[in-house]
Amino acid sequence: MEIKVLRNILDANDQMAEQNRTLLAGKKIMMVNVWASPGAGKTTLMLRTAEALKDKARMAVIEGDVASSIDTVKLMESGVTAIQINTDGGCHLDAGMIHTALLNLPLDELDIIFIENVGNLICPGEFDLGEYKKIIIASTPEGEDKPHKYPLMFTIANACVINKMDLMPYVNFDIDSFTRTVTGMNQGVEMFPISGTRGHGIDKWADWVLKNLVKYRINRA
Ligand SMILES: Nc1nc2c(ncn2[C@@H]2O[C@H](COP(=O)(O)OP(=O)(O)O)[C@@H](O)[C@H]2O)c(=O)[nH]1
Ligand SMILES: [Mg+2]
Repeated sequence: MEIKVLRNILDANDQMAEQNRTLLAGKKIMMVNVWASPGAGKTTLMLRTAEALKDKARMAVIEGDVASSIDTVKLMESGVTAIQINTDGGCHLDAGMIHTALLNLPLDELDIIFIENVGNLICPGEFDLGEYKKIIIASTPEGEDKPHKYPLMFTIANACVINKMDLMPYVNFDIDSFTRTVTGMNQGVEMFPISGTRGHGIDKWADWVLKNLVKYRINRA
């Protein structure tokens, strides 16, 4: 019985995700779902990405948090269009929440929407939100074993950002082993070592985003 209930929830989510996908396709807006544990550097990457895409693409961020609007305020103070979703204890965003957020964004003025999902390496991976690409951020202090412990999201992400590369001299993080593990479980994944605070590696990451925006739009022309 419980399994049936869960299936119903996931089916309803998938239907809403398809509605989001259709809505965004009509507007030619690429949506990217950003996953990571708390503190890995999601908001920092959003701020850096907005700087790098300035004058190239118009972006907004849907911010998902259990509580507070801290990240949305941070983004808006930097001039980034952002909208907050509080899950009130929920460990992930669902497609219905994203739908409501989309209806409250200026869609005719946007090219890319990033979703900063709730900081969590487990539940967000189960919920399609209607995104075109999924990315996961791992940061060097978390250790290189996380893909072994939380394989789903590392297996299905389109890109993996390795953040806090500036901390490599101080933490035990074997980047070769981490990269081997992730590319072993997910052959199509692209890897981006960066330092969000210092800005290293952001140019290559931003190129990937823009390249995918072009591909997304060609496929919908
Ligand atoms: N040393 C270092 N700290 C970083 C880097 N990126 C983010 N941080 C710091 O890590 C903390 C969490 O970052 P934040 O972007 O809020 O992470 P989020 O919780 O995933 O959104 C903040 O204190 C950031 O300044 C980085 O590349 N290097
Ligand atoms: Mg954040």
